[in-house]
Amino acid sequence: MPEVYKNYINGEWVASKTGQTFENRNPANTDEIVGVFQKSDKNDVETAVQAAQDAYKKWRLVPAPKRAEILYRVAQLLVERKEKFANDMTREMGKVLNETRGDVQEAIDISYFTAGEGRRLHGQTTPSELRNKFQMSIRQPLGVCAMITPWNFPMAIPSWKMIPALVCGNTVVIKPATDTPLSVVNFIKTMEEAGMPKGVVNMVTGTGSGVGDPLMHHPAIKVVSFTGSSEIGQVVSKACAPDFKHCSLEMGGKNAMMVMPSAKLELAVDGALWGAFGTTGQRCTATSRIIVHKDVYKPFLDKFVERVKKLRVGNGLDPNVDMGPAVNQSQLENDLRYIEIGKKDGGKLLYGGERLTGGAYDKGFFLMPTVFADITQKMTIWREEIFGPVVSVAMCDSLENAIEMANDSLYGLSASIYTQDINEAFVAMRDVYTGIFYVNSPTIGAEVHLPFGGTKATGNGHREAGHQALDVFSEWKSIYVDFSGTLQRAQIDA
Ligand code: UN1
Repeated sequence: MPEVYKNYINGEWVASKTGQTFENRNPANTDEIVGVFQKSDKNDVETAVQAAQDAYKKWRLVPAPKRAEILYRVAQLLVERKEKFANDMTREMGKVLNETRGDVQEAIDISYFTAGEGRRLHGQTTPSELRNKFQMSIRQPLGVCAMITPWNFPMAIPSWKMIPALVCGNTVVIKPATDTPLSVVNFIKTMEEAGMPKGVVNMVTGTGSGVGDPLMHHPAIKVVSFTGSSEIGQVVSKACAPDFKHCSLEMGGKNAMMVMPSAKLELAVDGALWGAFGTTGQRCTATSRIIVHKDVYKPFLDKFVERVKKLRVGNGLDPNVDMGPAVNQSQLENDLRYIEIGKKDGGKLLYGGERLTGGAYDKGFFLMPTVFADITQKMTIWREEIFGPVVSVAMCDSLENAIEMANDSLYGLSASIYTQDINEAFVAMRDVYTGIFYVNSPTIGAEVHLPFGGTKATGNGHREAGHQALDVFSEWKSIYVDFSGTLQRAQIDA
């Protein structure tokens, strides 16, 4: 019998009031039920928000260094459980074990780094223009924060949101993606064991319409932090607008890697493989466009395709496998639909393009790594985010042309350049309009202590991770203390 997991509300594991559940199946073997989860609705959301509101009264007054001590403990416990949690994550969403280990590691890293903010949370002090007057700015928490998280980084992304919110003194209600609730359950259990007071963190599982929607509209929610598609990001943004909820959105990408004539081609090929097919291409930072200078176009493509052919696709628990399945049936169908569009639009399919079948493949959502070449800027597969192992390669004839092509996108998350020419690297660093840029590595692999996020349709100006994450989960208060004993008027009295 598969295990049944409950919601976590006010420090208790409780069944949904709906009495309904949903199954979470392994995308590499759909015979395997990873767990059964609560199919919750607005009544569960209501109870969770209420619990978080009550807990906020005390939690905001816990000294930040003490809040942080619990977060350090979370990090320590995650270290101990890394292997088990990585295993669960591969079973629920398919990416290979090395990558799910990295996902848990990212949660560890953000927890250690952000817990350090408990002893900083820096504001400023400045001199006053008046005598005998002191002034400073401090960060204050906002209240209950809602988190709506995706399935591709099932523990890392929830941690990017929850840990900064908590260190600032907010309380949390999280709705995990329906494909990956187990990783969030694992994270929440770790928090519980680390001594998180009841009600500070709450989790409600279920669908976007059942849980996400009432959560983002709830009047007591002060911040909504969302990662997912730009389409749903608009829905979240509109839900937040009427009562001016703070809203932090992390959305799509169509990330370009540029390969210049001076590039080390083997290095660029290594980078392209990792950037395009890591996480089965299911990253908002995935390298989905490769722009290659005409002088090295053919040799790059030859080497690249030769290596793509050697990628082993299969169950991510097998250490010999390089690439796991698509996360679910509809993602697989979406990938195949884009492949058809790519062919119809005249893209040259160099490799892949088909679902893998036969034997164990029949039990999962496996797709061949797919390479399209000779792509032009108007083609749909060059413009739209696919979120699968499908990469498009196009030719450019200069650095300026490459930068123009890289920038010609709705999105602005990440980009990269392969070059040995330092001048080219600096021009590209300056002129590609994205939130993240890499030199001589692919478009993926952000570390937790720099801000993460993008321009244009990728985001709405906020950043996750780094100390910038604190800006989403705190508000400034400027405080003036007049100890002159007389009325002093700023801007008026000399
Ligand atoms: C994502 O692409 O959805 O920078 C998140 C990276 C990872 C996080 C990616 N650290 O590739």
